[in-house]
Order: sequence, then structure tokens, then C-alpha cells
Amino acid sequence: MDKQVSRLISQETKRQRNQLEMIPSENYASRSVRAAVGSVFMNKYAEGQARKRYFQGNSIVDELESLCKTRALRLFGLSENDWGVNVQALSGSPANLAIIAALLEPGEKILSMYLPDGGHLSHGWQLPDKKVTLVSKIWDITFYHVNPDSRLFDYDQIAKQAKEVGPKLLISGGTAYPREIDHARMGAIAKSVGAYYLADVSHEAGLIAGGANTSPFPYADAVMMTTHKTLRGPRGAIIFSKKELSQAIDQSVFPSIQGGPHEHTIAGIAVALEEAAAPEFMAYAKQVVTNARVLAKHFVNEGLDVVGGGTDKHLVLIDLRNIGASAWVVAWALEYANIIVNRNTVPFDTGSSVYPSGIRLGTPAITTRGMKEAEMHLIASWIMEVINEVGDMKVPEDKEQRKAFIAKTKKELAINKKILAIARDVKSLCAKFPLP
Ligand code: DSN
Repeated sequence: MDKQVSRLISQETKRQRNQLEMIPSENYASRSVRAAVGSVFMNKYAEGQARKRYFQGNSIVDELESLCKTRALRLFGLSENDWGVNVQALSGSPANLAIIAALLEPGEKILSMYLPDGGHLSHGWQLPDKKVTLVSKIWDITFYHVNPDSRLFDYDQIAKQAKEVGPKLLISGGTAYPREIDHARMGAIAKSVGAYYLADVSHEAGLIAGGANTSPFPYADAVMMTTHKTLRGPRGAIIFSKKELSQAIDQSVFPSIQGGPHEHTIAGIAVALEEAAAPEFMAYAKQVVTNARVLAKHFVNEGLDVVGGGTDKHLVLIDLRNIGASAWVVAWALEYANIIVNRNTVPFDTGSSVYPSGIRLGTPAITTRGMKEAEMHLIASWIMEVINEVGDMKVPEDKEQRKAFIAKTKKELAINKKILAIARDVKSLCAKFPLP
């Protein structure tokens, strides 16, 4: 009925089909997940918890939400005697806000990972002269950093800092940290200073469910995950918390922060959790990591500076400074080559969030299409060709010159013969690996 939106949906479907989605936080949800999200559950208001609602007509919604929670606990091998679970938070940032608001009084201290080292905005990001996030406006934030040489965490240093700061909450969670976080160590550090440990495993959720990454559950007081990344569900979030904390967290989600939960999303999450419990999902999770490792090794062999020396997960972070390439130019050139990555800050970045020094790429979506090691080598070679083609195009420092450069460069990239040839090859590869 709506021609304009319908046209845009068709165009986006085509784009997703013909391009390589290599942003590590993206994936392709199954048709069943999408059907559940587009279902009549969208029409229902259901404030409160199952069987404790404020509106009538919720007996079926109650069943749905309880099913989703049971599946969530089962997927991660948790007992309902020890763990509470909330599936109502709208996404990762409101979920983290709800957890923090439930566990801490305003003004109390949080120790969390520094954003340019791969952390997340919702862990209290602030600049020296600007409280960028609501979390940083309400709570007292200190960041921990990666080691300057290894660009990895030095847990002894974090333990020392935790003693000095005395936080009430220690948060881990990397959106651009390529190695596994040592949850046992982080949990022990939190315990040693009387802090709660919140593991934000939004990026790794599917890898943990599939046995390809270590579970934080034995060590954390609360675990938050978004549901649309490696877990391959709809956009949403799940909060797990130790039983004694769960009531406060439920009340923090509703009525403190949100109104009615999106029950259609909860239906989609329930479907995704069932899909993730299937044996094929374990194979998928392992292949996601294998594919990322193949990419990382290929880039290291080509002389690129792969942060952390490789990856344990689904993502690879490349610092382009050693070859003098501009991340903005590379990311756009790759887009014209039908390869979608994102430009990203890297540890000790000398650029800005808009013009950072790195690119971040990941394998969850292309692995969902069925791509394996051979395709990773092919993709890595195309990425190298693009980087070599545009490596000497630098974004000027001067604002006015930059504006002119951006307009000119986009036009040049769009008609670059080498890039267009790669775009055609990428499209042919994509045709062999249909979307779910
Ligand atoms: N936007 C997500 C990511 O790309 O990692 C985090 O919010």
C-alpha cells in the first residue's frame, strides 16, 4: 500500500544481497525471526512482568515472555534459582542504564573500559571537558586502558586501578577489542574491591552460546547482551542478573526507564534463542571465529597493523597509521567496492571519532551466508587491493580543504575502474551465497 516505503525496502534488500556486510555488530536475522517481529504482538501493551501486568488481555503475551526467558536461561545453561532474566530492555544502551541505575546510587563510582580502546558509549563515555553520556552525567566514571605496547588489557594494572578508585561497579565489554576478555580475572578484581561485575557481551553473545568464546556467567553479577549481533536475533537486549539483584533491575527497566515492552521484539528474541540452541549454531559460531582469524592472518601477512596481533572473536581491527592510509577514504572506497566495514577509533588514536585511524570489520553476517576460509582469502585480497589503490589519498586537516576533498574524493571513488571491477566480483560472490 505504501509505494515509497515498499521501494526502499526492496532497495535495501537488494543492497544487503549484493554487498558484503562486514560491520561486526551486524547480521542477517532469519525469516522466522523477522516474521515474529512483524507479528500481531506489535499491537499489545504489556507493562509489568508476566502475570503481573497493568493492562488486561495479556495471558498470551505472558506465555510468550515466560517462554523467551526460559529459553534465555537454558541457552546459557543457567538455573532460574540463581539467575533472573529480563528481556524487555529496548536495546543495549537502555539495558546498561537500567542495570547501573538499579545497582548504584547517583554519584557512585564506575570503572569501565575506555571508548577508543574498544569500549562502549553506554559504559559512561565522557571527554575531559564534556559529559557526553547520561551515565557520565549521573555517575562518577573512571576508565581503564589497554597496555600501550600490546594494546591488550593488563589485568594487574586494572586490579591496581580498581584498588585506587574503589568503584561500586566494574564493567567490561568491547565493541572493538579483538581478544577474549578474561572474565574470571575481571570478576575476581571486582570482588576484591567489593564491586559488582557487569559483563557486557553484546558482541560475543552468539559466540558464547555457540561455545566459541568463554562464558562470563560463573564470574559476573550481571550479564548484558544485545540480541542482534552474533546472536542473530532482532534488535533488542537481554539482562541476566544474580537472583538477588533481578527485582531491582526489572523495576529499573520498567517503570523507571521504559514504558511498555516491545512484545513483538520479544517474540523475535524467543525465536532467535531457539535457533541458537540448535547444533548448527555451534558450527556457525566456530566458523565466525575461524573466518575472522583467517582475515586477520591474511592482513598481518600483508603488513597491516592488526590490533592485538589477531583475533579470538568475530572482529578484526586494523590501525592504518603504519601505511599512512586514511580510514575515511578506505571505508568509502570499500563501500564503492560493495564491501561494508566501519571506520573506527583504535587504541591511542591521533584522529577523531569522525576521522579515526582504523577500520573495523567482522564475520558474523558473511558467515551466516555460508562463507568459509576460501572466501575469506578472496575478500581479504580485495580489501588489500582497495587499500593499495587509495592508500595515498589523505583527508586534509584543514576544515575547508576537507569539505572540498570529501566531495571530490567520493566522485572519484565512484568511477574508479579498479574499485568498480572489485564491486562486480563481490556481487558475483554474493550471488553464490544467498541471504537466509
Ligand atoms: N553500534 C554497536 C557496534 O557497532 O559495536 C555498538 O553499539
